[in-house]
Amino acid sequence: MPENQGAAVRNPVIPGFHPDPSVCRVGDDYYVVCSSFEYFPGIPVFHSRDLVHWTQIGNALDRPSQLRLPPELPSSAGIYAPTLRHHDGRFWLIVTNVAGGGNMLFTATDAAGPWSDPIPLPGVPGIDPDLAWDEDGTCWCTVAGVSQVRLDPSTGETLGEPHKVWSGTPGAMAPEAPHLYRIGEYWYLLIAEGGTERGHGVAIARGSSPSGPFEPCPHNPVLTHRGTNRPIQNTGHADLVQAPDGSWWMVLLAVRPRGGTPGWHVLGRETFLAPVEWVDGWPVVGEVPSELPTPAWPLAPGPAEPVRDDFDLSDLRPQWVSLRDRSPEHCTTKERSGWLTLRARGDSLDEPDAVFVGRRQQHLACEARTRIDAEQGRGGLAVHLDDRHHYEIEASAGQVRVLARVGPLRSVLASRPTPAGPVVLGVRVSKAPDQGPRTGPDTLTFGVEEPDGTFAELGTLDGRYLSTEVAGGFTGRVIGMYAAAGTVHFDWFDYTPQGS
Ligand code: 6LW
Repeated sequence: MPENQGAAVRNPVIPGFHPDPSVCRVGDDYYVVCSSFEYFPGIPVFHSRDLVHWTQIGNALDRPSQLRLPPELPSSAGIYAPTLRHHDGRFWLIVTNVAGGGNMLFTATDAAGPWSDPIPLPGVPGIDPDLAWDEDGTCWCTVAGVSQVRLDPSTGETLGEPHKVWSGTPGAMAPEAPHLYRIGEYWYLLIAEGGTERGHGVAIARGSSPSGPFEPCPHNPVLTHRGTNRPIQNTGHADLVQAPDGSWWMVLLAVRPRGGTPGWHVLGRETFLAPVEWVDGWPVVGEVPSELPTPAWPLAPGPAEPVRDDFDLSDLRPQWVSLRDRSPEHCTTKERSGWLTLRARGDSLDEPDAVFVGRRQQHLACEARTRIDAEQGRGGLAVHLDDRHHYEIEASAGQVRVLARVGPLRSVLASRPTPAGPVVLGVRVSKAPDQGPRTGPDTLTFGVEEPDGTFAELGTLDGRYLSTEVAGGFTGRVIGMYAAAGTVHFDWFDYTPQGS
């Protein structure tokens, strides 16, 4: 029996805004990639030795020659739904940039990078591209819809015209997120359908050839939480992987809504794991649990993430993401040693080209603090869902203010004089105390640290307005630092989880 038997394993396995997971295994190592939308660098890459503990090892698209997101890019546009595969000694990553460029392919020998420059795929239509190779070495690219085209992955050239291979369950909307696999004697085509909201689900079909025809599973959907009051919702967009012991697993996206009807989810779509059984040649997936059965092999937790980032390294850690771009002119750790310097472009976080650097909120309850020097500008600490939905605490030489932007409304909720010298700004995210019909998911309390270290609260806001049910879109909350005017410097940033 493995030494870790009985240890609790929490789902989601990659918490926070990490949607559209795609997984592959190489020997004893597993890798996952996720969508990143309007954030740069793009496509976070995770590694695991046990399938349940994941460590971010980089971002696949981390230089402008791989990813350029225009300043006018709307929230939730940009990088959608990658597929990660390992073939012929290399990693292959296929993805859509809906901001321009369409579908493209990247390769790497190490999943941590560096990844190649993009190989454009002008003949591949639509979104959610998948890659699979058959026994002859033919590469099949399958996209949402569900259509398929043969591809020369070394040049990006398509061979023949795309043709429809399946439309999913009759009447179900949005057949998307296809993944094609050879498993035993069949080719399986796994898709998501029902839309990425509460109706989300996973369906599968099989055939004897990679290009079909495909026979749908008589038990579709093989996974959905639609129409239930389970704590985990929107289950879909899945990918399959087999462990070295022969067991099968599914990574998928799902959300954790909280509060009264309809329930608000604030962390975006997160990556969950579910065990898969095979019955009569079809996969069977039960309810996706909040706590996973301990796998039949030793657990291998990665290093604990430090609470504080002191900005002492010359490059930012891979967890930090910027809105749309990260030019050294506007974001650097090289200007003041041990500090992160941000230089503003617009004059608030509402501008699409706002200078913001944050990390995903990954816990339902947490605290973030940062020490800012705002002598030469105005900036602060923000909880950001999208350009039109964010709360922030902002410091300038004269004042500290708490601001809220919700859709077309913008208001200043509280203000006080700025203490002398650099000031510590903070936000505490607390789960709502009960789950009554009118309760929101959580509350966000903003404040400043007094010289004696106590937290002076300035304002508390209902978290439901920073949820996907209110804002729409595909992202989740990101907590971070921004510059609204002039130049501001940040000495450190703390992110402290409070439970899961
Ligand atoms: C993605 C689609 C989806 O392309 O949402 O949940 C879209 N599934 O497959 C953006 O994440």
